[in-house]
Amino acid sequence: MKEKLEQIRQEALKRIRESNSPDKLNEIRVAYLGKKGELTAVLKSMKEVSEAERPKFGQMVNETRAAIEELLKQAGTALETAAMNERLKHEVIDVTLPAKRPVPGHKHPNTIALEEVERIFIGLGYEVVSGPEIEEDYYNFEALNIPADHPAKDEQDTFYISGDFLLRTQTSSVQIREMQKGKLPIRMIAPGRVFRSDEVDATHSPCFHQIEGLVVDKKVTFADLKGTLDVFAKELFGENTKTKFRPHHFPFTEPSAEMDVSCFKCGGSGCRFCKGSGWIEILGCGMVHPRVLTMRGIDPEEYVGFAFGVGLERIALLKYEIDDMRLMYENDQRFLDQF
Ligand code: 2NL
Repeated sequence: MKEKLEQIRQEALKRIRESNSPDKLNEIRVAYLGKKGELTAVLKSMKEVSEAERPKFGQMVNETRAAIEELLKQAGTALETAAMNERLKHEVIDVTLPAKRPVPGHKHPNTIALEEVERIFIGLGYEVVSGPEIEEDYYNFEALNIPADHPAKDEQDTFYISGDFLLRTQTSSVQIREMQKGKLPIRMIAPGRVFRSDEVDATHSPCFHQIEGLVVDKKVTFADLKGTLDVFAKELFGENTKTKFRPHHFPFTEPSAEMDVSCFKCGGSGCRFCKGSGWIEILGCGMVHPRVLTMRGIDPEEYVGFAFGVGLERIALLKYEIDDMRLMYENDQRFLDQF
């Protein structure tokens, strides 16, 4: 029996030495140590051995098993090492190459423009307020005197989440919520992301940024509105900037206007930038509609307000002479590095 075991061990050793892949080693493992393997067969024949010799016999089988296992393990490790050495011959890492320098990030043109606008209005005593991007239909439309049958409420322009909830189409809702708090006077701007179901092109995106402003106080006049926005334009585009107010219509203001600034490229004489007119349209504004105040429990006989809304991207595109809004969202490092 001892010879039989020694013979098995020698045979296994020979086969292990000759094997050249992990698969072969596994075959050998199965052939000797597996359920139907040779060593297992020997173990099964224990019945034929006398009871007195059984423990010694069992020990011998276990020793042989351990020896074969050890051989298999050594051969496996040797194969792995050889494979690794072979790989290292091809995969050379030049540790003397200079390391990659970390590239520090910087502000997006939209952020630069936003901070500039915030700086101007904070300087005028305004507060910067934010609110939810998912908004109730009521705060986005009804409370702004936009009735249910108004064209702006058309599903084509607004992303509805459900009947009563939507992605805000303007940040006016933040100002409505501020008026709701009941603390007067109000002097605030509400910058933030707004959403409209628009196709993407050089001047449109379904998600862009708006800054709305609101003042509610006693004895506020259209002259205050004009003076404030004139200061804003001069701060933003330079002290020689002139402003012009054209009558317009918004449901939430009365009277309403659009403000143009004199072209900061040509100074107003007309160029390619202002399409020859000398003027560039910049924002919408007006005196807060009395109905909007009344709905918030503010007496329009006692308090008056003015409001305005301006597109942040529009300002950034103009200020930095970017001719395509899509560049603002593409995260192309070559574009962003210029600011
Ligand atoms: C535009 C027009 C505007 C307002 C926004 C406003 C907000 C309240 C009450 C009254 Cl809470 N008005 N916002 C007023 C006039 C114009 O934006 O074309 N923006 C790009």
